[in-house]
Amino acid sequence: MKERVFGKRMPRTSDERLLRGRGMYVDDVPVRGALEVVFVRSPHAHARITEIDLEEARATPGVHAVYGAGDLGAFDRPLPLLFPHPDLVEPRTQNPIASDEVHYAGQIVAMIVAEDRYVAEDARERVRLELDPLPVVVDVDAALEDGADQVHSDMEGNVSGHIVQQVGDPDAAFRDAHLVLRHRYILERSAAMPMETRGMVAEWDPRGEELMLWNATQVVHPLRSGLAQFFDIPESRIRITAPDTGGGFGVKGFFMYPEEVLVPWAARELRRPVKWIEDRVEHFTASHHERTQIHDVEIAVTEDGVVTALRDEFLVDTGAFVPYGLELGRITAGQIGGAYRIPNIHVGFRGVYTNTVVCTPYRGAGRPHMCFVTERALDDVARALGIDQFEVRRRNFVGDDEFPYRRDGLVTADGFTVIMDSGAYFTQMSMLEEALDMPALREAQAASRETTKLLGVGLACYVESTGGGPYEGAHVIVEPDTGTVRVTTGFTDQGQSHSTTLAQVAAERLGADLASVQVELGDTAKFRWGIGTYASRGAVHGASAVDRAAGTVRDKALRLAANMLEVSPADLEVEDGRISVKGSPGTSVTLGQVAKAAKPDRYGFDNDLAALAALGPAVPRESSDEGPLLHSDEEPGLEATGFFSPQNSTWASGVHAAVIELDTETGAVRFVRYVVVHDCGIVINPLVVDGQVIGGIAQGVGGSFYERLAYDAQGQIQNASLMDFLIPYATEVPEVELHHLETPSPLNPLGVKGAGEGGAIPVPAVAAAAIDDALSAFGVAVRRMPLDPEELMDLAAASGAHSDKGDR
Ligand code: MCN
Repeated sequence: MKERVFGKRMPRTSDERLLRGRGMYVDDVPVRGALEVVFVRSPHAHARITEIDLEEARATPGVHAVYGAGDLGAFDRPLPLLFPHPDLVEPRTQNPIASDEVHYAGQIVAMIVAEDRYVAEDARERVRLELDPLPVVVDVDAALEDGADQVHSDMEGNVSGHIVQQVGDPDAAFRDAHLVLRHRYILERSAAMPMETRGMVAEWDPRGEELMLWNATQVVHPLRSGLAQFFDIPESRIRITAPDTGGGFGVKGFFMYPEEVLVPWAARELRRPVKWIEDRVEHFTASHHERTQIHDVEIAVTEDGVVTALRDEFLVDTGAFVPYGLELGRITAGQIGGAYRIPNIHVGFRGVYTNTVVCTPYRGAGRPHMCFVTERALDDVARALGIDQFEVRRRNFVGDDEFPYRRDGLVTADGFTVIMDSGAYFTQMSMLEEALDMPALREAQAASRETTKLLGVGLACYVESTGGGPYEGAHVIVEPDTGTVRVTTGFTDQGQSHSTTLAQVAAERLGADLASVQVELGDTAKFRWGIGTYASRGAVHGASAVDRAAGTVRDKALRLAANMLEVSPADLEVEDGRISVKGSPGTSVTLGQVAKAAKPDRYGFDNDLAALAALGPAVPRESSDEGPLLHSDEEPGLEATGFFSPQNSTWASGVHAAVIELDTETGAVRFVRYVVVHDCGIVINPLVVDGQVIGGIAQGVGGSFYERLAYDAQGQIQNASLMDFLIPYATEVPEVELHHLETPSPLNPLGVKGAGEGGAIPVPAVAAAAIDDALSAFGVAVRRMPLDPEELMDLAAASGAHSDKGDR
């Protein structure tokens, strides 16, 4: 029996091309005669535009146009609100170019299109912009104080909306509690830093009726819909393709950024291709951020450490506009309770405007926060009651036999009741404990207390709603000339290895040779329908759609081959692209031959002719006595389109543990070990999933110790460069010991759950727990991340662990 390709650990098919420098990123797209754009952006975080003089810039030799808001005509209107909600009472989205008030440093106030970028940058120096500064709001708590300054001058207060959800009867549970703990947990602002920044090239046909847009985006189809509405043209007149894309992590999943309207608009105005490539400073100040949330939490527990209720009122810093409405907070709220039963829950949150860059999902998308809250709360319970950190979790886990597990009253961001479809949290924990060998670690820890390098062990469990809606589709065709299997789908790839994993799914379902499968992604002209790559949905939606389409093709191939070989379809088997009669492998046809025979012009002009002519017709003829013409309603060819739309989220889960060494003299943290037990359902490709998990952990390490976007009180980012915003290198990212557990999802044909974000979710909670543990003899509790070395030294000093305490 041939080895399966589904589930096999295999290298990425795209690596050879990409590693040899044969990728084509948006900046490489060979469009001749493209003009280049730079944007003039507000230097102030909040101000009234009193004057903007573009004439001198317009007069610069080589400049083709300079546009302000007033030049945009009908395009001078708010960008779409993507997720309206009845509780979103004060929605605000920005116009492509600000006209009177600017709300964050980095907001576009003008656009320059020139012969090349150098000229455009020079012309930018000649724009005269006068701004009358207004009070700036950066701090989320301060934004809510009585009489707080306004982020939007035309609004009362700074709250965009408030959503409350409830499970069970939390008030009663708090009344009856043995102990109630109250704590504040905070994760601060960070941002995705893909190696390739955003960028796009727009070109219209000579009549100005059809747009071609190459765009480093995660979402080609939704952007096409948005642009069709903005330009008031049919969707079929817009083709958007995402070429090779060097990372996205959510920041390219947002649409429509102002630039995505302005670049195509300028290309149509000027009847020339127009290109914009974001620079790194712009990426800090104009591409979206995420993360700041402040959670005020109460936990009700029995004397045995069983959590009977959780109350969490939290604040979400949305930045200056809310194109995503209240979605981030909704995602966070939906994860409350994590892997634990917690029968009574109150969760409410407010979206708070600040004069900062807009916040939309970044890998994990609101989930690291709730994981931080739930896991830190459990550790606080353990500490308060003197229970071991593993044991407190066991006392609260949803049982391995309790799935599907419902939280009535709580909904996912898609609006479905939270129902965790499958999982095995006890098993996960046992696997972790076995891998860790706690007795040995505790011994090593005791020895470390004699030194200035303290060992700590931290763990955190997470659950993650993956595969968010609404659907994805795929087309599978066996090319009649070469027998190549071509898989086409609408969603995109920024490094997730879809070309490899989708090929595995198609090859397995079809019985094709893996090497014969080619995958095409992210081009609206090649596949009409789709949503995009975000929310760890590629496997759940996309792979399931490929599986369906490939299954239909396989059924047809067997039916037609049965006609050709004059046997019953049940007597046939498919392997490596060849359909043969069971027990008689010599009697066979290839998938390519069947595809050819399934065309009305089957008698083509090649060497297969004789072989095909010797076989029966693939499609029985209805009227022709002789001759080549077929008369049949059968659709020609071997191809099919499949769609998949899950009925609810699938819930991936995992438990991570870190052994860290904290140097109390320098504040440096070193990961000694990092152990993961991970469950993303049935795994299509373990090597790819390992890469996804480890990549997520790298980002989590960044978010725990290095990557904090530091705003000053005037709304200026103080570290908007890779010199100051420190991304962890391989030297800071731990070697990860990874174990897979597979609890199949019952919600899709492959049993898969998402894997793309899970790695990033628990890391701040794990890191905080490990620092707590390192300093545990000294009574420290970390309830805020990230922490830089100085803060770590302060913690160590305050706890008495640092021999020089008081010196700093
Ligand atoms: N996979 C698998 N078996 C499973 C689940 C997934 O083999 N049970 C494979 C999939 O087939 C796919 C990959 O793992 O090749 C990721 O799948 P999935 O979890 O479905 O996530 P998406 O394809 O929807 O990717 C999005 C996700 C998100 S939301 C972010 S953010 C993210 C991420 O993926 N950004 C990334 N991973 C990234 N990886 C890279 N290199 N670059 C990014 O920008």
